Amino acid sequence: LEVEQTYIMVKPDGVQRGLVGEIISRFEKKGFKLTGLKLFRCPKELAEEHYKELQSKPFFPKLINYITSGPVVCMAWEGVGVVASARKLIGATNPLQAEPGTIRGDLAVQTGRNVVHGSDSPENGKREIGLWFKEGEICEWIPVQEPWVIE
Ligand code: YYY
Ligand code: MG
Repeated sequence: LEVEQTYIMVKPDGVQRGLVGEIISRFEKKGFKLTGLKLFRCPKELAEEHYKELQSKPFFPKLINYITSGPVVCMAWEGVGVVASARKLIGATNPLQAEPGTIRGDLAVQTGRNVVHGSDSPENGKREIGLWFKEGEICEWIPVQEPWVIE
């Protein structure tokens, strides 16, 4: 497995419901490295670019309204196998089908209010981090715990 980057975002419902700390904590405790973090009110154009693969879906306008309805928390996370692992920690798109123990399984009930986003491939991880962060906003650092997480 390779070191990858993934874009994780607490959606407006997660921010409004006070779940930011809880959600960040899940990825921190797992042992991944946070390399970017900001609270951000996203313009419509950026939401549309982020979700451009879903442009033709009937729920697309509703999705764009939701994502732009309030501030989001943008995060970049780095780690071995982080893309697929973060998707597992997040759980299924429909929170009623998400396993207990996952973020959506524990904290949400509807697809249209599923509290968090995670990139679906390493390529999209890079693409999305490039969309949501400026160059100077990504921080390279070595966590002191690293040798205790990766042998
Ligand atoms: O990656 P993930 O967020 O789990 O699902 P996607 O299929 O990429 O859809 C993105 C986003 O769109 C989803 O988190 C909620 C919304 N959505 C929806 O509102 N209704 C659907 N039937 C499918 C997705
Ligand atoms: Mg997706």
